[in-house]
Amino acid sequence: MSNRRKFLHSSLLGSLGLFLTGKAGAAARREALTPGDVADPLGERVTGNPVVISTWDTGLAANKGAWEVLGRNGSAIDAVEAGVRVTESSINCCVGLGANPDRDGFVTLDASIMDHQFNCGSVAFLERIKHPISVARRVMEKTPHVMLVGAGAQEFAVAQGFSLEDGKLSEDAKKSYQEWLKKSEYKPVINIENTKSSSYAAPGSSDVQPVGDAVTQAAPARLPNGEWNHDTIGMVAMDAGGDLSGSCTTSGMAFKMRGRLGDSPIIGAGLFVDNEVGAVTATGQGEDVIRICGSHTVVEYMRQGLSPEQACKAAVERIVRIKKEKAKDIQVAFIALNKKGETGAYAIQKGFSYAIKNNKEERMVDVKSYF
Ligand code: SD4
Repeated sequence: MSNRRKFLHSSLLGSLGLFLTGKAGAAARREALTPGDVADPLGERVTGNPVVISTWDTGLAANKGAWEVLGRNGSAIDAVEAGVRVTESSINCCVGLGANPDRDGFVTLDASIMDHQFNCGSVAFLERIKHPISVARRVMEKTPHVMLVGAGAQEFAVAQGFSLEDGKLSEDAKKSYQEWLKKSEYKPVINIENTKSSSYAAPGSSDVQPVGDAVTQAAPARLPNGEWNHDTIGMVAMDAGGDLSGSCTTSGMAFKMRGRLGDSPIIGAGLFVDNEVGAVTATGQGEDVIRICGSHTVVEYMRQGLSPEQACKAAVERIVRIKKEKAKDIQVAFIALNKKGETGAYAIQKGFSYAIKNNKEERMVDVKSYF
C-alpha cells in the first residue's frame, strides 16, 4: 500500500475506532494498523509502534511475555499483565511466591495495574496466591473498588477461582530466611538487582534456566556484601493503537516488618497511567516514592512538556532534596513512556537499568543517576 493510501486507510479505520466506544473502539484502532504507521488525526497518539519497557534485567523475559500480546496487536493492558506474570512465575528472590518472606517468615505480595481509561486495581499484603497482578486486574474489573488487602484480598482471589497455594517457602527463600534469622537485622538496602551472585543468571547466559514457560533471570537474594536484596518488576507499555497501560508486582523488601507496604500497590506512587500523557512505574525504596506520589509526579512533569528522562530526573531530584544526606543511602528509580512512544528513566544511584522491546530492538538500557 502506498504511504498515502496507508495513511488514509489507517486514518479511516482509526477514526472509525474513535467513534466506537470502549474495547470495540480500541480493538478497531489496533486492527487498522501496520508497523510503522504514525498517524493520529486527533493529536499526539502514535500508532503502529508498540513498545514495552520494564525494570531491571528481569524485564527482558517479562517484555517477551508482553510482546506475545503486543506483537499480535493485542491491548497494552493484556500485555502488561502477561508480561509481569512471567516474573511472578519464575524462581525469583523478590517477586511472586518464591520470594523472600517478611521477618515473621511469610511471603506477602503487592501488585497494581492501570489501563488507558484510569481504571486501576491493586492488592497488597496478599498471601498464598501465585499471580497477584491478575488478582489486581480482577479487583479493577470485577469490583467497584481500587484496592483490596490481606485476608480480604485472598478471599476475593479464591472466590475468583485462583488457587490457594500451600504457603511453604521456596528452598532459596528458606535458606535466605534462616541465614537472616541469625542476626535478624532489619536494614533495607540500596537495591542492586542486577548484581550477579550464585542465584543470579545473566540474560542470555548458559545459566538461564527455563521454569515452565518462563526464564529465570532472578536478582540475587543476597548482595556481595552479605546484605539482603529486594526488587520489583514494573512495566509500562503502549499498544499498536497508541493506548498505554502499566503494571507493578513485588514481594517488597526482604524481611520487612509484617504488614509493611511499599509503593508498588499504591496507584500514583508505584504506578500511574494517564493515556493523554504517559505511563510511569517505580522501583526502589517505596517509602520515598510514596512521599512524593512518585509515578504521578513524573506523569505531571511530562504533561508540562518534559521528556520521559527529564521528568524522571525531576522526581528523583525532589526525593534527593527531601532526603538530604540520607539520599546517599537509598535507591529509587523511575521508568517512563510518553504518548509519543518515547522512553526514559532516572535513578538516585548508579547501576539501574531497564529493558525495552519494540518493533526494532530488544535490549537493556543503562540509566543515568543523581550520584
Ligand atoms: C517496595 N518498591 O516495596 C518496592 C521494592 C522495590 O526494588 O522496588 N525494590 O518498596
